[in-house]
Amino acid sequence: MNIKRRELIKAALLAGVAGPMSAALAQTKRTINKNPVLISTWNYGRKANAVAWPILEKGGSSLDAVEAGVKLAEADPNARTVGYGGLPDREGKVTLDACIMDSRFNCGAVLCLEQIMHPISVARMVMERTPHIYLTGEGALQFALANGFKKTNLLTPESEADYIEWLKTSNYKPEKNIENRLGGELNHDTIGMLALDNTGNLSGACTTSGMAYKMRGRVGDSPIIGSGLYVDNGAGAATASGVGEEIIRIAGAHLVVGYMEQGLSPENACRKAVEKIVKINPDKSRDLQVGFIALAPSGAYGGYSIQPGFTYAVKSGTKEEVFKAKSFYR
Ligand code: SD4
Repeated sequence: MNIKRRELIKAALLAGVAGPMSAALAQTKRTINKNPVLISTWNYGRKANAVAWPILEKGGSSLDAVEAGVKLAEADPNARTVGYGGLPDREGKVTLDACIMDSRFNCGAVLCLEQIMHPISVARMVMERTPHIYLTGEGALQFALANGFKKTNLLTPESEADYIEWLKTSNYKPEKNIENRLGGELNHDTIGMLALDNTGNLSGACTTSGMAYKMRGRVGDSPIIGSGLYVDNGAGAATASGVGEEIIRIAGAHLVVGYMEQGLSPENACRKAVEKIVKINPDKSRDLQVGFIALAPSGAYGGYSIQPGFTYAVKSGTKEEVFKAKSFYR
């Protein structure tokens, strides 16, 4: 934290306005970054960034960019842990979790939503058209239908076939993924996307069908503000992928943003959050994957995961690259 910022915080505290302080700081003191940046989880993020980038390039908002970007994954039947084509719960139902957050602490989310192709857009409507933040299950569906969304069968023949195969053993262990590639993306292509636009505003979106063959009604970290996603325009933005229960336990995304607020780089902030998960349960952590990515108001970015194999895609005016995140275990 630089001196000016520290002084401002002190002044704000003395004035008794600690609550909206970050937003005020973001508007008054932060240097405006005119160079948009996108960062998204997993290799898939590259395609999603390609959809979101033209919006930022034309001067569009980070909020529009992240919504458009993650919608690509939601509609793609080959992204097996997001939206259409996502693997179902143990009763064969595809249930979706998504949330979105803008630069002014506005946020919205849907939990356990069924039969709707674009939960992220429903989450945005919850944010923009209701006084609430979370809508769940039946209520979320009712809200979506009332706002013009159509019911779609999200269980593709491929996902149904995998489910029928799974039923033969009904083996469930959320720590492992379906192909035993611990760090890899087969059970992990939840998409989290963070964007910085040319007015210096950060936004984020996160969407998933959750862990394959989860218990009916289970909700992971992805739609939980502060766990799967958090945005504080004055400090940074972060999103997560991996075993949601472990991310929720430490309020992962909020923790990462908090570390950035204390002055850590995005990568170091992600690393510290990962280390906390490992410290809480070192034995269990050997067998599970969690990855964080983060974006600072300056446009700096980074990621870190428990296991090797976590990747993230970055797009800016000068860069288009998929990075292998550094990891706690080698
Ligand atoms: C969940 N975090 O539901 C999600 C799953 C995930 O990559 O990220 N997979 O726990």
